[in-house]
Amino acid sequence: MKLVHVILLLLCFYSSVCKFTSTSDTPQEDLLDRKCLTEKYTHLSCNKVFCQPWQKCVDRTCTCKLPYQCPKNGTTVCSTNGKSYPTYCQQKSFECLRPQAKFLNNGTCTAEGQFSVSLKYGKTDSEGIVEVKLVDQDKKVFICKNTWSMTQANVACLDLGFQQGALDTEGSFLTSEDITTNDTECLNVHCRGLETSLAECTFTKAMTNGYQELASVVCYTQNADSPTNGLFQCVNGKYIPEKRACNGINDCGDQSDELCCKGCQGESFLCKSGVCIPQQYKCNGEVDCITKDDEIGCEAAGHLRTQAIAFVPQEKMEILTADMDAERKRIKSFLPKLSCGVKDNTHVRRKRVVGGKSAHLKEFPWQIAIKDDDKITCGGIYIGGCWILTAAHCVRVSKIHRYQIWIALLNWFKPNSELKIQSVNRIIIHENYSGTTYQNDIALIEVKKRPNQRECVLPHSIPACVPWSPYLFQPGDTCIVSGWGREKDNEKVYSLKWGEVKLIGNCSKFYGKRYYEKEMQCAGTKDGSIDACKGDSGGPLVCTDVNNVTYVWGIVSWGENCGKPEFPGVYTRVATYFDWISNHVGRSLISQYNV
Ligand code: 4AZ
Repeated sequence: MKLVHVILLLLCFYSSVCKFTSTSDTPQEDLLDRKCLTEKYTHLSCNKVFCQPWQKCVDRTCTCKLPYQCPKNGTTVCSTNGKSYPTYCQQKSFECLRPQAKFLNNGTCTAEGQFSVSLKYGKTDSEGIVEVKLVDQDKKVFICKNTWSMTQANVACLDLGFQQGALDTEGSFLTSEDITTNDTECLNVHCRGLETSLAECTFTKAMTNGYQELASVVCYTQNADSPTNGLFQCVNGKYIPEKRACNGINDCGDQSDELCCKGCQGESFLCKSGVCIPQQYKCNGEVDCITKDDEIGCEAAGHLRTQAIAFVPQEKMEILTADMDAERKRIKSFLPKLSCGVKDNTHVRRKRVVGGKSAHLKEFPWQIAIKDDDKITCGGIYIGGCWILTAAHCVRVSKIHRYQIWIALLNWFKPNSELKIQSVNRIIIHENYSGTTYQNDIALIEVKKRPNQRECVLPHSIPACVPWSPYLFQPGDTCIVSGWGREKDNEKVYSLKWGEVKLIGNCSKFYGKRYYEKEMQCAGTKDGSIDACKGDSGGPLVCTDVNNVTYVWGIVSWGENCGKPEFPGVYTRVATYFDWISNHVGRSLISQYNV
């Protein structure tokens, strides 16, 4: 063997160089997160994507809103059931409940209004050249090939009753040369991908002179190719070539090929949540990633805002149908927004747990202290209304009368004037909390309303947001732990301290079977210099997103000693308990999106 081969082989062992030299490894193998795929995420999984404005997120699934839950603003639309609805959201919510009644056109219904899609020149009913009849036109027209892709093909097949969408965007049918020149006038169509009818997409007339190729489609049928190697199985049962997964294009039709990605190929952008979105959604003025990273750094680096580039009326285009995607965006802006996780004063100096720094007033407006008799025993996190989140091991229902909730406290040796004290109305401990394994170490405290209060709000406090998805933050992200807990040497602490820690993945390597991945989250620093300790329990581990919104990602729970790098702090993974929390405090109090 030549020396160069030996070097290459060695490099192969120690680095990723072999990826470029090996041919057996498909790149898709590296792009897909196999563990995530077992969760069977689709466009309806609100752990991964935002729901449509006519849907709400219930038990991690986008479900239909009732029409009255839609915003009132909007324009009238007509449905295929012949009824007009005051808004697009109402029509879609109605359709969501009764899928036969689809979108027909923007505006009120007319007697003769009809839309149809048909396939021509195919050998079977499931394939052919695509022909449409628009609501206000009498003639059928073909669709041009140049803007036709899997996105529109899936919608067309769905419209034709093929539940799994399209198999391919072309087939060998009569070519446009076989069709008389008169028929070759064609329309461009643009869809977002989750429309249920082609009528919902935007049609434009291509003002081109001369010859245009026509769009065709092969819809997916049960007897389509039987699975072989190199195919990806969508959650809806359809098989697509694996090389089309993680490319930003919703080939599956249910988006399942884009939701478990470690990287993206082609013209697409990887959200921190592991979702590939089309590159043109980056910096388009609408948040597409649940982690919001698609709308970051848009002013800088020459990122032009590419709003709906495909069908912005251009000089050469004549729009034939309304832009319902723009209407969807507009409806989104009318949805109620929950206020949490944003400090009213962001310029405060954030300086001083084991190795922490002292906090200043307003820096941790969600932090509360639990006083049991004469001692501060635990921390807690304000999440809105009357509700405080803490660790189950911090409280006992039988001791409810002994607890006091100390609000806006900094130093309990020298209490500040803002300090307010409230008593406890109710304690809810997770029904599966185990005092031996510390599984489900989470509890809710409801504070008593003051007699003169109409609504429950805690003075000087701002709620931290409750994370609704386990994908909002990842190992390696920097978060902040705070509390009145002990120092490393067991020294007592009087003032609220905080410190930065990183989220740690694969924590079983430190704790073995004592660590439960879904329910717990480790965090710490390389040298162990910052850590939670005795007395910090029940308090917050907060993480802040790209828009400066703060979430309670963890509750201080346990750990072997304090400040030891080989034993990071273990926190209750709050995102896992979103449904549990919302079932107790009410969905509207903590549901930031998809309400
Ligand atoms: C405790 O005893 C405790 N280093 C809390 C957190 C940690 C250790 C102990 C993590 O409340």
